[in-house]
Parts: sequence; C-alpha cells; structure tokens
Amino acid sequence: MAQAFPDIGNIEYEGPQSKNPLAFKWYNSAEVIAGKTMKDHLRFSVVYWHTFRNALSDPFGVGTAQRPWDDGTDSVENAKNRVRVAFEFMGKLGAPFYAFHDRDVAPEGETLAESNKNLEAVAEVLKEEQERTGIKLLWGTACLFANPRYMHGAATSCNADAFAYAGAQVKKALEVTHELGGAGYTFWGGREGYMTLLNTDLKREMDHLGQFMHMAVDHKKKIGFEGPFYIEPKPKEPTKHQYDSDAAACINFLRQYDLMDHFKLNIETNHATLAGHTVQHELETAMAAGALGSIDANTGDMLLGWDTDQFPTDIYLATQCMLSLLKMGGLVTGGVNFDAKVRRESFEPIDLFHAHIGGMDAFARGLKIAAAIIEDGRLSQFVQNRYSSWDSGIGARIESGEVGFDELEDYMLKKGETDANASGRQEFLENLINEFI
Ligand code: XUL
Ligand code: CO
Repeated sequence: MAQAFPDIGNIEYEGPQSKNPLAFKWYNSAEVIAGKTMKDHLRFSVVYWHTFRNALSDPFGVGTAQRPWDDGTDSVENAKNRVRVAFEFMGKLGAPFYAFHDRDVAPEGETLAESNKNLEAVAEVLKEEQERTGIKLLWGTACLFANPRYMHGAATSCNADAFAYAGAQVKKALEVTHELGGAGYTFWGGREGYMTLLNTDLKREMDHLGQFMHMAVDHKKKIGFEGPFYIEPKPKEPTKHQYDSDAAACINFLRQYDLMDHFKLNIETNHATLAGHTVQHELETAMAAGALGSIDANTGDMLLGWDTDQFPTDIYLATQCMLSLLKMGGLVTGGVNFDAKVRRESFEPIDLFHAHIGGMDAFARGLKIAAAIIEDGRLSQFVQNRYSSWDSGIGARIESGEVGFDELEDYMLKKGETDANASGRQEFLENLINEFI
C-alpha cells in the first residue's frame, strides 16, 4: 500500500533550538527523567476517533477534513485500509499506544452479528499492525451513544432492550480489547444521565448502571482480562447531567455499588473544567481514593462552554498534571491519551502531526519541570511543614484515633487558645513554581 504521509518521515527529537515544525523540541523518548525514560513516564496514546474518524464538522457546518486515503464509504475494506494509515501515522510520530471505540475502527452492520463480524475482521488487521510496529492498545471501549437506540442512554436507558444491546456490545468490545492485549478498558457514560428529571427515575437508572458494571466485571473475570476498568467522569454534554459527573461522584458510585476493586478513573482535562474543577483537583481527588488510572489529555477554551477537546499546549497545565502523576508514583497501566482533535480550520493531514507533536512536547516539558520541582524539594517541604502540628502532640493523638471530643475539650480548656496560624504563602509558592517554568 502506498504511504498516506509520503512527505513525512519519522518525527525525531531535535532539541529546543530546532525550528523544524516536524521535530520534537522537548520529547526525547529515551531521555531518563527521575529514573525512567520519557517514553515510559508519559505512555503517549493517540485516539482513533478524533485522529482518524473525525470529519471536523460542527453544529453549523459539514466536515472539512481532507483525508485522501479514505474512500468515504463505510466499508470494511476502507476500515482495514484506515488501520494501516493509523499505524503509519502513529509509527512516524513514535506514539507507543492508541485507544479506540468499537465503532471507530469497524463499521456498524445491519445487525449485531454483522457488527461483530466487521469488528473481528478489522481487529485482525489491528493485531497485525500492532505486531508489525510494536504499538500497543492503551484501552478499548464501546460507543454506547451514537446510534439512535441509545437516545435515552444505554445502561441507564428506560428501554431495557437498549441495556441488553449495550451489554452485548460491551461484551464484544471487551473481548476484542483482550484479544489485542489492551492494557485497560474504559467506560465513558456518553448518554448515561438525563435531559430532564420530569421523565427520569434517577434511583432506578443508577441501580441499572451498577448492575451493568457488575456484569462487565463478571465477564472480565470469565475471559481472564486482567487490565483495569476505567470510568471517565464528565458532567454534561450531550446530556444535561451525566451520572459520572466528576471524580467524587464516580468514586461515590463505585463505593455504593461495591465496585471499587475493579475500577480506576480516567481523568480528562476538559471534562474537569466542564464540571467546574481544575484537572489537578480531579487528579488529586481520584488519587486520594487510590483510584487514579489514566488521563485523557486535552484542554478546553475559556470562552467556549463546551467540550472543545483541543490539544494541550499549556506548559503550566501539563506541569500540574505531571506533578500529580509523579506524586502518585507514575502511570502504571494508564497513559497520556490525547483525547483531542484538530480545529475545523486545520483540515490537512499534516495538521494531525503538528497537533500531536505540540501535545507531546508540552507534556515532556511538564514532566521535566515537575521532576525538577520535586527534586528541588522546597514545595513538598513547605506542604509537609504546613501540617507539622499533626506530627506530635494533640495532632498526632487525633490522627492515631486515641482522643474524642472529651479529650479535645480538656485539652483546649487547659491550653486556652490555639497556636498562631502560619501564612499559606500562596504567592510565594506561585513564584516558586514560575522559577521552573
Ligand atoms: C467524550 C470522551 C470520549 C471518551 C471515550 O467527551 O471523552 O471520547 O474518552 O468514550
Ligand atoms: Co475522553
């Protein structure tokens, strides 16, 4: 097959002085930072849906993407051909992982049986290309939101048949993910939520979602899939309210339905901001529950109120993400998955390269900066000192659980007033971070 990107060779590291738009300035895959190569720290992943399937339409206009390799049909042949293009792209980029929805990679057929057959046929090519290139599957997922049958949701639909169809679809997607050696499997609750509470039995829907996830866990055990399941929080869009609205809501759901052992969270920047949080808040909340698994790296636009899924180029943001990930001890099964799309105006194939190179460089810089901040030690020392009243005396006794309100009353009656508070030094700390940027 002729190359899809004949004028573009492998993207190499050329260093910060380079002016070559098709070279990395910061991402040097083999460079060791804090004991691990950049490649192993960052575990970059390309998403199939945006990079190879997004036609770049918006609510006001048709798609603009020029993809000369695509014959515009929904045939299995075209889908197989697209796999070769995807692996050419990822290989040239040097991305070690990718992620897909079942319906991104293979066309939906007239029946479930035909859809399954299509998926199997394309998965064979995916496997071949994985073996040829060494590129691995970060996670697979099922598209439970595009087909009209899921208009009221999938696992939380009022229509039990939609639940059943979704179960069958996840079963197959999970089996294919397993067959392809996927490191994890993701659930993003596309339409698992509501448009109005007037027609919604919220409790019943949440119970169904809990049951659905248990069926998935049972099937995972049955087929011997050992990777984690991820839930990807998002508060809204396309629904008015999505049940997995943020990290805290997901963790509460997992605890309520006794699923904590089987799930971690996949935190996406633009979903965090739609929920009114920073991505660092979401990462830290997930981490505090021992449930941070992976990240969908992108960014929103401050002035547009929807999920714009832009490529992350903000060094400060990437630094914050990497500070949290390094604090956790680094990614294990998860990765930095670019759930991001080029703008509608960036319609040429080469824009896909510029976009990913920029995101990878931003995260490589974030990694280097975060590692330097940690190595410097002043930030963590400050935080540790800030809590020093808990290291001895009454603080240590409270933490060890040996005192109750009676002892606290005795203590304060004797002492009279609390020790003086120390400054939080926010501005000092913000300046400290800027020393490294
Ligand atoms: C949608 C979104 C999804 C998930 C996978 O906002 O982020 O693409 O990442 O279903
Ligand atoms: Co996502």
